[in-house]
Amino acid sequence: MDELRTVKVSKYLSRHLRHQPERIGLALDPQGWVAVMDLLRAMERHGMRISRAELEHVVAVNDKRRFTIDTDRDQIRAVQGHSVDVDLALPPTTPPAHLYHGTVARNLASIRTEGLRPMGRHHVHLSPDRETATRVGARRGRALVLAVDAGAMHRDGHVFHVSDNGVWLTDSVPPRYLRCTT
Ligand code: HQG
Repeated sequence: MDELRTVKVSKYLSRHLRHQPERIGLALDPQGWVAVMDLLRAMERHGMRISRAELEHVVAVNDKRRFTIDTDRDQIRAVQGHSVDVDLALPPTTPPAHLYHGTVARNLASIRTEGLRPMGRHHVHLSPDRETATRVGARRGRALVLAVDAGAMHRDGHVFHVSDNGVWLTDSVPPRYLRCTT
């Protein structure tokens, strides 16, 4: 499968495993899983025919490991980034002392006042290193990287989870834990 098609299938999977499963007649279970067979059939019915091998290829080469296949139960889910109501059942995890958030200048005034909020997602997404945060911010323009005092947040009772692909998730980040680093 060429790169262009791989990206196209990945975007299609993100759309339907994170945001709009009902659009192709899928129902995710409470933890976000759906049977691989059901997904392939739904995709075919909606004009996106791919083989199981192609699906496995897209999952395996995905640049951010966005999807997981549970081979025992033959189910697939997005590892994070949902807007539909799912409970990923990730255990609370102690974060490293610092985490990072990539954004752009136009959001800064509002972030300084109200802190980081989940916006369209379930959680605020934080990166374990500056490089990753820079890439996240750069999706929207010139990246600005904020350092998050995750150690202090954790001591103050904020709960963190880490997704299967290494993205740190928390409900919100009040402004006092944020420092602009760029
Ligand atoms: C901003 C991608 C104003 C926030 C990435 C960001 C990541 C505020 C935007 C993952 C704000 C939300 C998540 C406030 C937050 N006022 N702006 N109070 N609080 N913001 O896309 O973190 O490709 O929902 O800075 O790589 O950019 O989907 O979150 O600019 O891992 O797998 O509001 O999405 O991964 O944007 O990105 P998003 P994000 P995938």
